[in-house]
Amino acid sequence: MSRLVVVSNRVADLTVSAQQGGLAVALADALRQRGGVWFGWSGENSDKAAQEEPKVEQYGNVERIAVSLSKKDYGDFYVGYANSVLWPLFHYRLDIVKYRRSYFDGYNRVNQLYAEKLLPFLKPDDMIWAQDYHLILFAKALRERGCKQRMGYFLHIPFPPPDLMAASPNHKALVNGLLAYDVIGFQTSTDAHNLRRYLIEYPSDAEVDGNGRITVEGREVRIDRFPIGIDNDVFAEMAQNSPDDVQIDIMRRRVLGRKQIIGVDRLDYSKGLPARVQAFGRLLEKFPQTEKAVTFLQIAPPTREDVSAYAVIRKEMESLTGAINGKYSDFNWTPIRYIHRSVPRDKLAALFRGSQVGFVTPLRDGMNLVAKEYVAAQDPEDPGVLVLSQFAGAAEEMNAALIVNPYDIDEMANKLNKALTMPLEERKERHRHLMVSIRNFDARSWLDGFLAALEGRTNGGDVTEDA
Ligand code: ADQ
Repeated sequence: MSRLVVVSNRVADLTVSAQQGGLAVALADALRQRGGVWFGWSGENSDKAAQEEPKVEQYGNVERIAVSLSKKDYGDFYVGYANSVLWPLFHYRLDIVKYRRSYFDGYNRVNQLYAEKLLPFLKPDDMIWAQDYHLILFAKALRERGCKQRMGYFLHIPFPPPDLMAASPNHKALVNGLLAYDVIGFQTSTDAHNLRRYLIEYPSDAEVDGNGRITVEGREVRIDRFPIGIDNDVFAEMAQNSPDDVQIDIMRRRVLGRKQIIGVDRLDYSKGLPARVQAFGRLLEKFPQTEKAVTFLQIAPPTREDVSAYAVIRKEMESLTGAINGKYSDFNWTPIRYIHRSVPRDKLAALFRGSQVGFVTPLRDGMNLVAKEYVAAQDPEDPGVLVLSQFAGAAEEMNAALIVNPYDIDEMANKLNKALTMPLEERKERHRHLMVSIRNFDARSWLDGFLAALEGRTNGGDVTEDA
């Protein structure tokens, strides 16, 4: 079995427990099984970054290799190109892309730097797996240095349709960069289809034959979907062990006959938070019986605060929640509880279980793991209802949820009311179906499916055929 080299922008903490984070745990497990390397940025800035030796730590048969970035590279590559250009563009938000030529130069520079720093550690039969939108040019940088290893790439966020992609001044370089990988993995068939369409409609290094087979100078490139998921059992178990404060909160609501709607997201403009708050306001307006009978708990920790678009959404959320709370609050009821902080995972799991509706309405999302976590956390004998945006990647499989258009405030209010009044039998039936979908596509199947493709053990087609 070849050694696995995982590359991600932020190198993970390899001592992380199942408690702390899902994805890092799954990848660290795969590394421990076959031995390997996790390479990435340490999170530190240093103006001598280019000359510094990477910091190497050994955890059993896994090496953790971390490099630092100069302040300029951090600004151009991370704050600039990755988070002010690629993130909005790939979430279909051309209107807030802040493009600068120097950002792309920085992006290219850091992808080259990562390749340069990793190179001395690589062995000829390693398998390299790069994660996410920070590393589109990474395989090409390695190939330019003579690397012939199998290289895979997984994009955690959506991939836009060809005409949107083409609006980026660097679209050719980006797509040709992707084509240096052997396996290009996406969350959904829509994303995979978008890249295939691009290759058909725009010139690139790829040749696409009549059967849809893609080659680059004779080397076959596989484009496929590998839907990511969670470790359902670990999450379900966490949900059943509620901390005391969550139990007291659930009991108090039970006594008062109050229901709770929950939302949990990083405070990101792609998550559709303002429209979600408005939809809750519309619910109170249209269905007066919900007043004092329902609360909306939104947990939204800060994220990427050095990117300006995030300051805008923060103000918007504060003013919207303030307006609704000002209008409806009473001395013994506050309609919206808005928490702008991170919450430990076990507490989140218990809060999901104690909430009658999971409200997940991104305007565009690669997958959205919160939707899966909400379902895994429920009591199968008395489950809550998931209200899910049609534009979350998760909606491709989780069609037993109440699916909404996150731009339609009235529809969202109606579906919230439907969720709050849904009979037990229908809730159980929908929950059963949703459990099947999250079990079919969990953290394990994502990992195994991708690694099988990278090893060339499977030949494309749908991931379910690979399982
Ligand atoms: P994200 O955009 O971060 O991930 P998501 O998939 O929902 O979105 O994952 C967020 C994770 O953070 C969840 O596990 C959630 O429980 C946790 N979280 C959110 N708010 C929290 C809080 N206040 N406190 C503690 N934990 C919190 C990107 C893509 C997604 C894709 C994932 C994985 O944007 O579309 O599903 O990667 O590929």
